[in-house]
Amino acid sequence: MMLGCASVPPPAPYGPVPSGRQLAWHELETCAFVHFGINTFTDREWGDGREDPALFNPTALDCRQWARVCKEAGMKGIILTAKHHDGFCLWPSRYTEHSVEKSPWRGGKGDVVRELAQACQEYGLKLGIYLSPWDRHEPSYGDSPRYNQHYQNQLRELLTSYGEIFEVWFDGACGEGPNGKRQVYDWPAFFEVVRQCQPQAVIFSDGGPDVRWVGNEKGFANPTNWCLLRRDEVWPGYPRFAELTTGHADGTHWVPAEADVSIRPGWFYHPAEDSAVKTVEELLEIYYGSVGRNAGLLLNVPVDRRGLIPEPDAARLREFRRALEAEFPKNLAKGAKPSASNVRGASPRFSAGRAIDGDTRTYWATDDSVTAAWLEVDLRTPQELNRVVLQEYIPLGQRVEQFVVEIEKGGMWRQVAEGTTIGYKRILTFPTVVASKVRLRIVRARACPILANFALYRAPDRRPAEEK
Ligand code: FUL
Repeated sequence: MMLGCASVPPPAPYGPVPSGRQLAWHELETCAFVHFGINTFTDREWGDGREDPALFNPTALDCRQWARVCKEAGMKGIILTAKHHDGFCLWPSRYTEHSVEKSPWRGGKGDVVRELAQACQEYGLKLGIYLSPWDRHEPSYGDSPRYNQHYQNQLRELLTSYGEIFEVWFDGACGEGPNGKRQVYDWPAFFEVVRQCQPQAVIFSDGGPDVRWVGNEKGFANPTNWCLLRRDEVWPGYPRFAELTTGHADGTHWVPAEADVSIRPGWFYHPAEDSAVKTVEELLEIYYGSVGRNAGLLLNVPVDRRGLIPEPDAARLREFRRALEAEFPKNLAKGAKPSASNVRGASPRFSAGRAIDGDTRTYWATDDSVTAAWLEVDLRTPQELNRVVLQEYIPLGQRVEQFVVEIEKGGMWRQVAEGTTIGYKRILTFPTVVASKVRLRIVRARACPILANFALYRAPDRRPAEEK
């Protein structure tokens, strides 16, 4: 009997796998966070809720400028602080008077969320919402059932008035209410509102359910970073941050990490920080520490008192984009001659070439019994290189636990980089080497490895070391 390639079945999923909404989120890689609100006008990071809404008066607010700057920087979405801990709402919420409606801006007729939603649509960006559960203005805060209802009302209002929302960002911060009682949030009810109103949106919090906090606000994941979490043990406010930086190797659910970090020292705009915008080198380091380590990057860019992304930040974002493009100029593995120690069922559908075809929906996979294997590319002529980009085919789970990257020199293989997990994306940086053959040797995987991308680049020689 002739065996056609269709008769070699793809690998079965291994362990927890991502949902459709999580898969779509992974592909965004880099999004912007925008902190803007009453704090912008009081020069504070946390307001106490007693601020006069009349203070909110941006002189030249233009959400199209935010969208343009973010788009040009390669961001795929923007998450806005619709309400921060001070309780001031950037949209005219029907559940409070503490909002733009009571401000002089646009004669009290303005709506920042609406303007941003329109700008995002115009620029092809996704819109996300940050609605702080901690509310230092709302009188019902601390009276748990009453405030939980209020919060759900506001959440539903936001999620049904502004079109599609891609991510809802839940901050775990929780303080005492005016009655001296600590508010007990009804997280399951909050999450249910999101599922009902925006089923395709991912829910972010310290412990997911869809996307977890990376455990620090510096913008880096651990080099070993599982998209897995013992989710039922982690709640918003979870104190063991280090675990979130690596995930749980024995996690029960797929909950990838998102690294939030600000381009300035603070989250909100402060004139005194105009000269403290992160350098391109720092931003590149953050990129390698987040996207390069299997996490999403959420880069905060504060909006100033005019209602604009300040010029120094906009210029820095443009430089960052240019620098990133220079880091990954031409994929040297594309068009190379691929081979592998094992190909699943000897089928062309799972051959080594599938990892270098530029299509992350196709992959190289081995037989089920094989969990250590190599993939080699012959570049035909000696090439300079210093970056390797690896991607597992995550719809079938995260599998690789240890790997090395080697080059051939005079018939001998020499290691140039090594790592543990790969996941959606892992980028390795190493000093420039010259090689005509490069191979990825998977030393250990939990099940047959499945690789969607193996790419090689030659970046300019000016990068700081990746591993800190
Ligand atoms: C924290 C907040 O307390 C900060 O003000 C900021 O919004 C940050 C992103 O999350 O929990």
